[in-house]
Amino acid sequence: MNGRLDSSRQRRLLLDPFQEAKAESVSQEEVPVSVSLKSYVRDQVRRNAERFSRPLRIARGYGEYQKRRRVAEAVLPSASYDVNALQVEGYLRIEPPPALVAELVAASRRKLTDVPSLPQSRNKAFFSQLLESSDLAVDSPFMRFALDEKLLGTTAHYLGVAPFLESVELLYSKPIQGQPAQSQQWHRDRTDRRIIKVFVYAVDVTPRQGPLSLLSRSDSARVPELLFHYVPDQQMARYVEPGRTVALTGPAGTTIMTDTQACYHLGSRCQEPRLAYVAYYSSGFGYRPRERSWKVPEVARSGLSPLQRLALGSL
Ligand SMILES: O=C(O)CCC(=O)C(=O)O
Repeated sequence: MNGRLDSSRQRRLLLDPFQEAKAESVSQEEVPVSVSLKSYVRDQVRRNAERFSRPLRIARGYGEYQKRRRVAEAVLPSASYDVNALQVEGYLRIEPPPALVAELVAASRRKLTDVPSLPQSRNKAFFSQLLESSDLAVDSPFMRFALDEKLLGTTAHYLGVAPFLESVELLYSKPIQGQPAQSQQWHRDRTDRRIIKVFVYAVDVTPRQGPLSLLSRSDSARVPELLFHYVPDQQMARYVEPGRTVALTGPAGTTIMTDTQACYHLGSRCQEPRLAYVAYYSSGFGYRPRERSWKVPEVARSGLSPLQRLALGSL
C-alpha cells in the first residue's frame, strides 16, 4: 500500500479511519520468532553489560547530570501529579488540561487520516509509527504535550532528575493473526533505572483495541530476573495470577503515566485498531545511548523553561 491516497480511500478513511487497516491485517507468521539458548545468553549478557554503562555515562556528563538533579529538586509538589501513586503502583492515570488532550487527540486522528501510507515497523508487524520529523517541531501539538510543564515536573520528581525526552511516537496498532509476539507479550523496558512512558489514547480503548496492560510494581517484582525478555502468558501465570493484570482501558483522551521499566506490561493485542500517542522519558543517563538528539532553533529555545530545555537535551 504505497503512494498518495486516491480519493475513494481518502473518503473511506474519513468515514472510518480504522476500517481500512482492519481489512489489511497482517499475519503474525510474517514475524519470525526464534528463541534459542544462544539468543537467551546474548540477551542476558547484553542486559547486564548495558547496566554498567550508566555510571560511565554519568561520569562523562557529570555537570549535566548534576544540573538535572538540581532542576528536579526545585520542582514544587504543586507542579506535579501524584508521584506517590507512581512510586507505589508504578502507574497512574492523570488528567492533563482537557484542551491540551483534545488538541493532541485531534492532531493524532488527523495524522492518521492524512498519512499517505501506513509505514511498517521494522520488527513489529502490528505497529505503524505515524509521526515524521516535521511533526516534531517544538510548537507542534505532539511536542507541546510531551513538554507540558506538569508532566515534566512529575517525571522529574519520580526520576530524581529532570528527564530527557527519548521519543515521541504515534502508534497505530493493527489486528494480526497468530500468537502474541514481541511487545504483545509481557516484558519490561530495561533501558534505565527508572523510565516514564506517557500513553494517550486517541480512540476509545476497550479490550478489543488491545489496551496497555500491566502488572503493578510489586507484582512485577515477583517475577524472577533471569527470564527471557519476552515472557509468555503461561509462564507469567506461574508467578502472578492472571486476574491481577491491570488492563488500562478508557475513552479517547485517557492518559496514563507508567514506569515500564518497573512494571511488566504488554499491549496492542487488538481485534480492532488502536491509535495511541506515546512520549518516553529517561534520565538521559540510562543503559543505552540516547535515542535521538533534538534540534531546537535559537528563537524557540529562549521561550522554554529549564525543564523543557533539559527534556530536549539543550542546556
Ligand atoms: O502496544 C502497547 O500498548 C505496548 C507498548 C509497549 O510495550 C511499550 O511501549 O513499551
